[in-house]
This record gives sequence, C-alpha cells and structure tokens, in this order.
Amino acid sequence: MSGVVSRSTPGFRRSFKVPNADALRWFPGHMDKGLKQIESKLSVVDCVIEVHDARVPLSSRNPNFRHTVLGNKPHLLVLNKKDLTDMRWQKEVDERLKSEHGISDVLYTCCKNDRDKNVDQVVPKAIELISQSPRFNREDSEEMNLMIIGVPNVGKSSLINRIRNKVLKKRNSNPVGAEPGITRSVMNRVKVSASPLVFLYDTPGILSPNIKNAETGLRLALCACIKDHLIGIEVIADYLLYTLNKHGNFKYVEMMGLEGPTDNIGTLLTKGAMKMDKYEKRRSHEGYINRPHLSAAAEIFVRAFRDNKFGPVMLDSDLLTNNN
Ligand SMILES: Nc1nc2c(ncn2[C@@H]2O[C@H](COP(=O)(O)OP(=O)(O)O)[C@@H](O)[C@H]2O)c(=O)[nH]1
Ligand SMILES: [Mg+2]
Repeated sequence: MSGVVSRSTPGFRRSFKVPNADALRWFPGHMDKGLKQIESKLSVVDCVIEVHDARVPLSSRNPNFRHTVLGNKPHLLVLNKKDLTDMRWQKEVDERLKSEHGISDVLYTCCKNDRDKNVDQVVPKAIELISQSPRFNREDSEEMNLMIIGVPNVGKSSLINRIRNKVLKKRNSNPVGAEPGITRSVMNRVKVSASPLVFLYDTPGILSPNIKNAETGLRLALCACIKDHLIGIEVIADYLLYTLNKHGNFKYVEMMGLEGPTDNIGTLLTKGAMKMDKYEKRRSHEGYINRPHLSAAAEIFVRAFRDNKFGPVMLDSDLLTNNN
C-alpha cells in the first residue's frame, strides 16, 4: 500500500539490534499450560473465538494453531484494539490472513467503544459459522458453546464483559454487578442467546504468545502482551523510538522535550526525564548527585504509546509489505 509504507529517515537505523535477545529465547512458549486447558475443553466447544491485538495481526499468531489444535472446528478471529492500529492496512491484513493462515472470518473490534457494532456481531457471527459446519460429536446437543481464547492483554476479558453485559441488560434492567454471582452460571458459562441456545464460557483460554524471533517479542512487549521486565523497559522504549521513526511519526519530539527527531534513545530519555522532572540520586566519587531518571522516562514514553498518544500504529507493517 503506497500511502503508508514506512518512511525511513536519512541516517536513522534501518534495522533494530536487540541487545538481550537471549532473554526471549527461554520464553516458555512450548510449555503451554493454557493450550492444554483449552484442549481439555474443546470437545464441548462449538466455536473458538480467538482474540488478537490488531496492531500485531500476524506477529505471535501461530498460523498452524487453527488446524493442528482446532481441526475443522469453527473459528472466528477477532482483531481487537482497532482504535490503536492503522486501519489503512486492513486489506493487506485480510489478504495475508487468508492466504497464509487460511482465515477468512475476521472481525475488527474496539471494546472501549460502547457503540462498536462489530462487538455486537461476535456472537451472531459465531452462530452463523457453527450453523454452516458439521458438528460431529455435538450434533445431538441443542446448545452451542463458545470459548474466547488469546494471548495476555489483548482484550479477552473486556470482550466477554461486553457480551455478558449486553445480555444481562436485555434480560433485566439490573446493572451489572448489582447481583454478584449472577453471571457465574452453571459450569462458568453464561447464556448469550436463547434461540438458538448459546453459551459463552466466562473464563477465557490463555495462549502463550508464539515468539518466533526477538522482534516479535519486542512488538508483543510494546502491546503489553509479555511482561516488560523480560526485555527491559529501556530496550522496549528504544524499539518504540525505532518504530515511530520508521513510520515517520515524530509526535514524540514535543512530548519528550526534543528539538527534533532523534534516533538515539539515550538522548530521548535524558531530555524526556529533564522535561518531566524525573531525577534519581546516584552515588559518585563526589558524593550523591541527581541524574536524569532514564527508566522512569522510558516507562512514561512506552505508556504514552500504549495510551495512544502517538496515534494508531500498525506494528506488523513490514511483514505486510515484504514477503516474510
Ligand atoms: N484501546 C483499547 N484498549 C482496550 C480494548 N480492549 C481492551 N482494552 C484494554 O486492554 C487492557 C487488557 O484488557 P483485558 O480485557 O484485561 O485483556 P485480557 O488479558 O486479554 O483479558 C485493559 O486495560 C483494557 O481496558 C480496545 O479495544 N481498545
Ligand atoms: Mg483477562
């Protein structure tokens, strides 16, 4: 897509060197406890709703997951946090998901927006997919079960709450939470449709992210799908700076008290800490001195990205333009 191809700034880095790639290597993706829990429930699940972060529609999705784990079971991919991603990439994302992941049922959602129409489409779409497919061992059962799964922090609980609250509002006018336990129906599932009879498991299945390489880990860390300390907040901040520069997005300049774009994270964090009055006491041979607090500035910089202060960003744009 010509309009939003990454622009590189002359003299700035064209690739990112990960200083502690080893930290990501031990990430226990293979010891996937969550996957076992999901597999144990699969025999009673009729449609799996996989939630993923729309800023990283390809990174960390295991393209084999659908077929190896689910077989032919209906599967709906929900790309949530669409408010944080650059939706101009939607066509490329859809094409790539179809050609490489075999996925054509995708809904883009924003759980923060009460009026998001696609959130309301999740259950009807799942029912439609189930109705169109053979139900094998479940064909004698009148009820359908839905299960939401995904890696941490993509919005699984938010989506479950949105669906659940809508059903509760319809059923009676009690505000959610007025009757504790009301949603804790039999077997931890909540009825989301009476005709056909459809239930949604109210605890999501948690998948470990599939970290193919260090850069995937950095993207997931930026989206808060893996814990900051695994990589280190200053490295995440550096990757954010590299990413924003790559996208020609220089909104950070003013916020971090810079005179212009920079490719140097040390400069950005030092100036940012000074602007935000963040100092730490350090011992030197002359006694204690106040130094700009770099990790505090890094926290603020990364949080600003997660809070959408720099506008929507498609982190997988290079995967969509290159054939890798
Ligand atoms: N901007 C934005 N934030 C969201 C959206 N959905 C969820 N969140 C936020 O993302 C964070 C993780 O959400 P949560 O539902 O707990 O994710 P889970 O770990 O997958 O269950 C929370 O701070 C939510 O408020 C969305 O569509 N847009
Ligand atoms: Mg949750």
